[in-house]
Amino acid sequence: MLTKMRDEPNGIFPAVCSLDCPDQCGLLLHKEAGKIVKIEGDPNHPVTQGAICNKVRNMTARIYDDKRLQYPMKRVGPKGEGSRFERITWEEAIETITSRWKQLITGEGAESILPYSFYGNMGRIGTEGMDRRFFNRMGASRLLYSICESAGTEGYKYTMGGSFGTDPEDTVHAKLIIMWGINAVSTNMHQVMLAEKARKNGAQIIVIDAHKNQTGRWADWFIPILPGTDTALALGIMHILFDENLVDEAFMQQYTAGHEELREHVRQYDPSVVSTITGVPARDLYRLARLYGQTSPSFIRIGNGIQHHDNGGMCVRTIACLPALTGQWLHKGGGAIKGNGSYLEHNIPALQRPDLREKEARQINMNLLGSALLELDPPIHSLYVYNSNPALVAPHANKVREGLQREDLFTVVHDLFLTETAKYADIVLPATSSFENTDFYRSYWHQYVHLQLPVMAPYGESKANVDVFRLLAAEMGYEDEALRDTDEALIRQALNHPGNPALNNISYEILLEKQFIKADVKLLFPGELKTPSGKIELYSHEMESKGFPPLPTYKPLVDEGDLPFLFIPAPNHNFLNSTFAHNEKHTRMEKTPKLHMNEVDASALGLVSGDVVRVWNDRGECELVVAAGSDVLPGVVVSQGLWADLPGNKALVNALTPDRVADMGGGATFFSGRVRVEKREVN
Ligand SMILES: Nc1nc2c(c(=O)[nH]1)N[C@H]1C(S)=C(S)[C@@H](COP(=O)(O)OP(=O)(O)OC[C@H]3O[C@@H](n4cnc5c(=O)[nH]c(N)nc54)[C@H](O)[C@@H]3O)O[C@H]1N2
Ligand SMILES: Nc1nc2c(c(=O)[nH]1)N[C@H]1C(S)=C(S)[C@@H](COP(=O)(O)OP(=O)(O)OC[C@H]3O[C@@H](n4cnc5c(=O)[nH]c(N)nc54)[C@H](O)[C@@H]3O)O[C@H]1N2
Ligand code: SF4
Ligand SMILES: [Mo]
Repeated sequence: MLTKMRDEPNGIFPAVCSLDCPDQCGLLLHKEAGKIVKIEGDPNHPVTQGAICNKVRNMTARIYDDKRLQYPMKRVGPKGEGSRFERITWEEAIETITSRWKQLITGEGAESILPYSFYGNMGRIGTEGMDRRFFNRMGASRLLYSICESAGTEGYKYTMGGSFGTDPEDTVHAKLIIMWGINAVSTNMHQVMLAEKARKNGAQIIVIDAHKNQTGRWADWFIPILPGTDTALALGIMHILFDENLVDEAFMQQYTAGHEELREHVRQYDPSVVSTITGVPARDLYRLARLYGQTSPSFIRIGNGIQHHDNGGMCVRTIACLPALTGQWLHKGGGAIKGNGSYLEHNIPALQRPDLREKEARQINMNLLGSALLELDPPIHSLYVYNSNPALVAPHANKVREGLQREDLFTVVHDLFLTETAKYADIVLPATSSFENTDFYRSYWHQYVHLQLPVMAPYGESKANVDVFRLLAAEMGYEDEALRDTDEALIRQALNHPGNPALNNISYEILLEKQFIKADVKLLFPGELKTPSGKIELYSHEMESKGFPPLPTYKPLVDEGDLPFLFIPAPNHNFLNSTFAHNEKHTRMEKTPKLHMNEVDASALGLVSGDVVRVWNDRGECELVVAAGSDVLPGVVVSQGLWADLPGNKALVNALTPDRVADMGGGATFFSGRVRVEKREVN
């Protein structure tokens, strides 16, 4: 039986997964003698239906890990490698931070302070609530949250007006499913479960990826592609759709802008040209385009992999045009999902209170953290990191670490573990896990909003993000009411959003009663989109005015010179970004950090599977274990996972990744770097 009294020591308690994963599963936490002993999926959740991933099934190993931080600490040794910390009280920690900040604000100005965060916990009041209010009130430098999906989100928006796509629950009706640049078996497992249901009803599943990983192996048809060339592939499909009259003229007439211009424009993307660019044989391109043009409903799941490239924004914008050509948006289960976050958008100004900021402050792209710390003028003198581990996850990691190493940089890290970033901190603060907090969650894939209430007491002396910001605000002498609001008040303010009728059926009370509820989302079509024309913009004047080609256009990746391999350091199955990379149970499940390469390339270098290789370029190096085979095309190498700096592990893949910024959204280009590979010398 489900108990609602969270402070009871025994029982089964509802929860939601707080990780940065589209699935946002409903969970049940089993408690015995005050301790969570088991985590399982909530069978009553309509989308996730009781199934959860192995990493969260083993989450208790992380929550009760011996290495979890229990109290505030100050650094006593050197920064970074070899750092040492000493326990202090919360009073001392808050006093040390705020006195330093007061000094900085008087001397250098508030812009010398930079908050750095991401979505280690997707709870909205803790991740983009009280924190934003606090730094707005302070007038600190602002962060551009660009490390994950911003290029693709901007690209998709030019076509569709926002993150609006198919309701995933409808995708069981699709007859053709294309997983495009997404490793869904690991990163969106419930989309795979829904696709399995569709498959039982006759759907075909195609995976287009640079790596035949677990998702490619699951496909009915795997199409390998040269990285960074998907825009050309999509344009080639369009060429054939128009050429062979496989388009839905009536739909295009009514719901799109610029289809005549597009028809003309894609004539140049002849299948033979596209085949040379993408490495996809022309006959496969024809087969793919015809299948797409003749099957309805068809659904495309657009992943993040294609947009972690120099040309990633345009790539997503282009693929997002495809369902419009064949009118798929009118068929239940047809269309596409890049992200669905806009449907459930809460009242962001009410939660973040930009009005507390007295004057505009500079904005710093989080993908350029290294150069921001090393080169910005006026300099950043203090960094406050929470919900993120930039020393491991940010591109050009050696530059980031060089910046963090600065003696004059006052760094505070709030986390559950002594992460790679925390080792550079002056003050480390212990964070509660999401099961210890109150927050609300909204998925960026399905259409449910969840409430989490604390199920366990704070671990040791750890505190939630919101509580730390309330303490910091009080000690800074900020008297604004907004910085004292309770968790419940924050949630109520966020959910009260007359601008988004989809949330009309959702309130704090209803969430308290039901734990999760589906938003009242209206169908996209027939309807007006939030693009300037109200239609799907195949031609975009807005893009033109910003200097982009107004029609989908292929542009190759930035030329990094004659290094032999394009390097794709992707996520892995058992970690979530760097979360779990410090937990023994999860690293054991993941075994070793590998480098997948084509057997032809391997033998040319005299390598066999199991060899340790040095992978390097002028940004840095790392060591990985070769897995040679036919899972990747020649000229491409792929690793999986952001592995921690643990003894004997030199797999810091981000030492090699470029900190160039993608074409849109200030996005990251993790997958557009080139490297050399050589057998490690045995000393
Ligand atoms: N298990 C697990 N789940 C996760 C995460 C995790 O770390 N582990 N991370 C979470 C987060 S924050 C995110 S953003 C998502 C990311 O999850 P996904 O959306 O799946 O994106 P990635 O895993 O980054 O990349 C997906 C695929 O793109 C491929 N790829 C790379 N370049 C190209 C290309 O140019 N063309 C094509 N067609 N394919 C290419 C890669 O080989 C990879 O298989 O997953 C979330 N879920
Ligand atoms: N090479 C390469 N690099 C990548 C990627 C890639 O595919 N390849 N993916 C990129 C992407 S898509 C993303 S989204 C980023 C993600 O990068 P990050 O957002 O940094 O994600 P994590 O590495 O999981 O780190 C989250 C941290 O937040 C902490 N945390 C969790 N809950 C809380 C809390 O409530 N309070 C506080 N204060 N801390 C908490 C966790 O313990 C963890 O240390 O990584 C990027 N980096
Ligand atoms: S990480 Fe994703 S799949 Fe795993 S429990 Fe959380 S939401 Fe579900
Ligand atoms: Mo991400």
